[in-house]
Amino acid sequence: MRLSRYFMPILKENPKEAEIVSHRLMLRAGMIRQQSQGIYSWLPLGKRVLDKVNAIIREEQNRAGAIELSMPTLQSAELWQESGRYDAYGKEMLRIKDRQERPMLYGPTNEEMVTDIFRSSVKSYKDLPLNLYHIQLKFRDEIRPRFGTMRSREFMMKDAYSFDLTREGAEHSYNKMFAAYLRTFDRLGLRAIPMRADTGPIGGNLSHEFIILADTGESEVFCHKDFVGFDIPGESTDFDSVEGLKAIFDKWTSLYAATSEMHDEAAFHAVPEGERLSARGIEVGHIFYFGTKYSEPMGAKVQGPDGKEHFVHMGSYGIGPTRLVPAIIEASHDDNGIIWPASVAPFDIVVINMKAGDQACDDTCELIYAALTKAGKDVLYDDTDDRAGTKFATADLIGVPVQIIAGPRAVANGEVEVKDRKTGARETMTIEAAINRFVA
Ligand code: 5CA
Repeated sequence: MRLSRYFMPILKENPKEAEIVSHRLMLRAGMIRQQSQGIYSWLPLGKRVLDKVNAIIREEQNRAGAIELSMPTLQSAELWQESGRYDAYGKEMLRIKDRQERPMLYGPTNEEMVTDIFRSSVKSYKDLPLNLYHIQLKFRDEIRPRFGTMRSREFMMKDAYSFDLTREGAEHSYNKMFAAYLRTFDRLGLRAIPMRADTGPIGGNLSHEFIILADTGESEVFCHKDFVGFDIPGESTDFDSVEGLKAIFDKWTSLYAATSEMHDEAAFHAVPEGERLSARGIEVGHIFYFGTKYSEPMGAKVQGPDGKEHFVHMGSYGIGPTRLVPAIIEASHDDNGIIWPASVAPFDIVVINMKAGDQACDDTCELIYAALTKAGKDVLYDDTDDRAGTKFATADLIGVPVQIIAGPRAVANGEVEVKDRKTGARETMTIEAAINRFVA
């Protein structure tokens, strides 16, 4: 992508409305724009990051055996009247009428709709277990939307829903998502700790929130320090192994960890003082087991091996991609801007032409840009006629992991500089060596 033909509206000034660093940096880097309170456009740079986050979420959901579909944002109130949540959900639900005066709503979550899909076609235990997910916009009319896309009214959610014949089966389904979440957050460069959590309007009695530790987090959390160093389940994890996944779940729940709603001061104080961690955190995922809470009122049942009908045991599993992007920034930035983990960086490499219009600089940059693009890298080429200082500041701000800098003096020697955004380390090398480093 040539910067001169891209759309990346960088802000020079610090936006006054931004209270936390991620919100400030997302606005300054031209990643998002607020359209009305708590409702955002994702501008091209932000959209690239969001797409990469979603791709990782999708890969790990698929690996764990979940199947992707797509459900609409607008739902009929009838389904919610069946489950009893239409009245219970309160003011967070955006209620709308269509031209025939039929009550509709903008979905805050999809338990009812997915239960309806399930009951319309699954009739036998032989079709279980089943886990269906989508990545879709949600709307919740939050009392205090704030911190940009961290807590917005319209936001994206990956929501998965599992169906099993028995409670034991449902626990295995829960453990699959538990392990998938550990892997997902790790691949996003985050250390997320699962904590016992309150179930709120989703319901049920088994639930974990996945929390990233950050000073700007909205939740107060308490846990054992050792979680910070626990191993993440590997790529070869067997998601069909009931014992294997139970062992992962048991290990990751063996020590104290709770959000403030579930906090037990006495149990926390049983942890030796030097091993206690009391901090603030950002909830990036939340999983629930709620048994037959929706399947019973909505009549979602299957025939069991005993020939009888059984209401299915369900769970739901949410991740917030539009919250994860600022959470990653909270965890990874410095005074100059964002430092993206390579897995979600909007571009892999930025090529900085320090003197656009200079034949040797132009030729060198074009050569590098073409070679790296051909090798399948996402390359941003800063071919604008801005001053070199402005270009360096922009490259640092948008946080692309590698900068290849071509200035007249180095280019005259057939060389460029390669800078690592995270460490700031710079290395001078031949043009060929710079290309080879990233093509191999
Ligand atoms: N149906 C269940 C799970 S599928 C559910 O709705 N769970 S939730 O309410 O906990 O939301 C799941 C995830 O969505 C949260 O962990 C969070 O990452 C994200 N999320 C929730 N509300 C917001 C919001 N207002 N802004 C941004 N992300 C949000």
